[in-house]
Amino acid sequence: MTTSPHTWAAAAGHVAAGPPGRPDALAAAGPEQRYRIGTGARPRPPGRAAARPAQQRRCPARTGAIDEQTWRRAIAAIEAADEVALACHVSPDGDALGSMLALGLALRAAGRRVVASFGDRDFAVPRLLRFLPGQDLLVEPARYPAAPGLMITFDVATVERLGMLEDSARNAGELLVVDHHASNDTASGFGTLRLVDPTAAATAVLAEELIARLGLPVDEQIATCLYTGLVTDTGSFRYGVTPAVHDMAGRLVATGLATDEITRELWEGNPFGYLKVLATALERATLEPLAAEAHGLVWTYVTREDRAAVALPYEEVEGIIDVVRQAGEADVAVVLKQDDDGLWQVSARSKGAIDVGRACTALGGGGHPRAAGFTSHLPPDDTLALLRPLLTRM
Ligand SMILES: [Mn+2]
Repeated sequence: MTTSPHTWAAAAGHVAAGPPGRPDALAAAGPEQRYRIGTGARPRPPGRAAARPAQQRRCPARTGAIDEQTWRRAIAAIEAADEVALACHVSPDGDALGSMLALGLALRAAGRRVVASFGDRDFAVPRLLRFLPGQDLLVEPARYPAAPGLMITFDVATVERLGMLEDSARNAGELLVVDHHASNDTASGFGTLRLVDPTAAATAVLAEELIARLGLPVDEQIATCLYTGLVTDTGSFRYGVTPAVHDMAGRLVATGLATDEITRELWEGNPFGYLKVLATALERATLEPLAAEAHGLVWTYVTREDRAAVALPYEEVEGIIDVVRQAGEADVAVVLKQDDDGLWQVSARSKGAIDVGRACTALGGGGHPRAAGFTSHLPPDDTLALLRPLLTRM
């Protein structure tokens, strides 16, 4: 496979072995000029050191350690596979499904056999994500290879998050884990090959690098998938933003994708019933200023009956946490959502003082320090009684 200088992968400029395009121009400039080009021509304030090494400046939106040998083994495994079986976590979000479909589209365009799925018993792409290209790659879990030669997981922090695809993962010849969850730690983590970097703003960051290292081009459709992962996991570029995150967004937008359409699909397509359920949830929100080591806790819940009253599917209440977290008095926001089986899916967010990832992991869930979740069999009050003492400083 060769990559023309006009392809996006070449322009991205982070293929491991001396890519054409921007990095060459940068290499010709002095270090000071390189810094200015790379960060939007703003001169560095006097007295502030240019601390980041050159390699990091032109690398993707992550700083953590995945060693070169692991990357090489991952690339070799993909290039050697007869068929590549892709998977993401159950109830996929934009980052999970977007990252998976991006690699799937890139591999298929290169003439590779690809199959993709996620392990929900009721297999359906969430309404919000039905605009994503590449869904013809998807098969129901029942039709997924029982023992894939190579299986690649995206945004999956624990093997349990594969749901019905868990057995396929256990039987896979090679299991490549592509993830950015801090709770997916190297010591206890699953997989035979692990591209796990908690400093990546999204799994899509790692998927982009994987595609680039495979020498595959990123077209508008692939970019749409990657951009959806990046924009959802950064909360529309509000969290975890670095110059490299915007660099990546710039590369993706440059393919010609329709960012305004993606915005409309993701955030402006709620059914009217969502507003009614949101109103109910906000009406019963509780503020506890002294909780979470006096950093404040705001929490509420949504019952199955709340949703049934307006025929609102479970997946439609995911966004309520983003409204509840707006309370300035609270560092921590928690929303408990009762699913169709009666279980409570708990979402927790922190503004930076409290580590909700650690708290949720302790209760059997997982996630990031500022965004995490777990499942509870107990009613909201009892679940909060378990959670409150775990809400401690980062
Ligand atoms: Mn993610």
